[in-house]
Amino acid sequence: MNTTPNANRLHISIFGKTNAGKSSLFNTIIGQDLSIVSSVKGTTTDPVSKAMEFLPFGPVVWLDTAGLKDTGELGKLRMEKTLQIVNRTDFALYIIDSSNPDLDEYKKMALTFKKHNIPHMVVCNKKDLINDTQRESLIKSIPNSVFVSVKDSNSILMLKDLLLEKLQKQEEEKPILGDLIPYGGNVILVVPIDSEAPKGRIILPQVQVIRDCLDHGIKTYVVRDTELEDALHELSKVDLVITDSQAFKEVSKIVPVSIPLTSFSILFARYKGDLNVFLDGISAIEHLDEHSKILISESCTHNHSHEDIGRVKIPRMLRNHTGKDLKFDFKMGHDFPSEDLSKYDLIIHCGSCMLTPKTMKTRISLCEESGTNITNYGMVLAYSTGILPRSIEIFLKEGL
Ligand SMILES: Nc1nc2c(ncn2[C@@H]2O[C@H](COP(=O)(O)OP(=O)(O)OP(=O)(O)O)[C@@H](O)[C@H]2O)c(=O)[nH]1
Ligand code: SF4
Ligand SMILES: [Mg+2]
Repeated sequence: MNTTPNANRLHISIFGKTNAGKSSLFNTIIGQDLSIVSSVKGTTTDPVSKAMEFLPFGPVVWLDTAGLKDTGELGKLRMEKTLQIVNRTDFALYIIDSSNPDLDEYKKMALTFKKHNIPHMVVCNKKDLINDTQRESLIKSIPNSVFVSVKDSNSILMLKDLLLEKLQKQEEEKPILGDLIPYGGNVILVVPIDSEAPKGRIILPQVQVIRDCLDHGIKTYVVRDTELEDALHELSKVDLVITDSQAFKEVSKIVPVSIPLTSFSILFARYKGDLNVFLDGISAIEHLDEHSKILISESCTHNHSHEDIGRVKIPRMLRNHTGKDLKFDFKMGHDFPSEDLSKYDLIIHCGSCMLTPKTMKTRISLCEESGTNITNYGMVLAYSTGILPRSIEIFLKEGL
């Protein structure tokens, strides 16, 4: 159960005013009396955490925090510690004492959640202490809140079910960069404007990265390769540089090794696929021989430049790299074979820009079930041009 490092676990934090019943809920959910509960305001002084399997979702860390709107010097310190937990939170539960609600305090915290793009759920605790009128008034103010009492185990089960539903949904809507770069971080996007660049616009993956950064309060600076050096001098701190793969080698010479660098295709291999699985697929290249069967799977039939990469460039590169006469099958269009995958030693999938992350995840699961290695175009191209090690460094460091 405890084999998943905490960095890879989803962090669910419990916030709310002092005495709202945060620690009582925390203990009830984890099934242990880990946090001290008392009617004295400010009982929890430091965050308390517990790693566990939240089934069927998976590994999570629960965090109980010191109460908000705490008074006095010590209270202020406790609140500061609580606000630091926001940076480590993937999902928040905001607890309100139904018998003594403070909506202004909730609104303040809701703004903080919004700023940090943290999804949250409002839990009105101590429902055993209120009457129907009080309940209706709370529903009017916070329509999506959930009413519970630690004295009513059914209400806690219902809360867990709702939370699981939300987490599954959130997992399907994983960010591109938002979980990698902190709020307020600086990212430079390198977009060379050459003859291959589309006229008057930038391509969809670049637009998606900019939008993801805006969603997460990450500052983006979009430059051509020719202005990159200036941009690096002008910015005092850069958290990541993302470049078009074609320019990677040139860009790599400009970006100091202390600054992480990756490419759009590697970023999307992680977002749309599974970087670890794709890396295993890359390792499989070294074991290919004349009898190996490789499937090139492309989702669209119309894209001629990709067709050239899949039908010509990648087979040629792999034959040259291994020195073997490798056999390739090609599947273009949406017909990813759902059975008989085990006859392949390696599947190389296109960048799947037109597929949802969920469709791609299903394809990866099918491969895993049949024990077939899978990777994608961007990974193979990065591997064969020698840029893979530097472009995946940031993901290995973050354990993502
Ligand atoms: N009646 C009732 N009392 C509750 C419920 N949940 C918690 N309490 C009581 O409320 C008081 C405060 O509970 P805690 O869990 O310590 O509250 P907290 O939010 O962690 O408080 P701080 O750590 O001080 O911020 C305790 O006396 C609990 O027994 C509930 O659902 N119903
Ligand atoms: S899904 Fe995207 S990467 Fe795949 S073939 Fe279509 S256009 Fe190319
Ligand atoms: Mg507490």
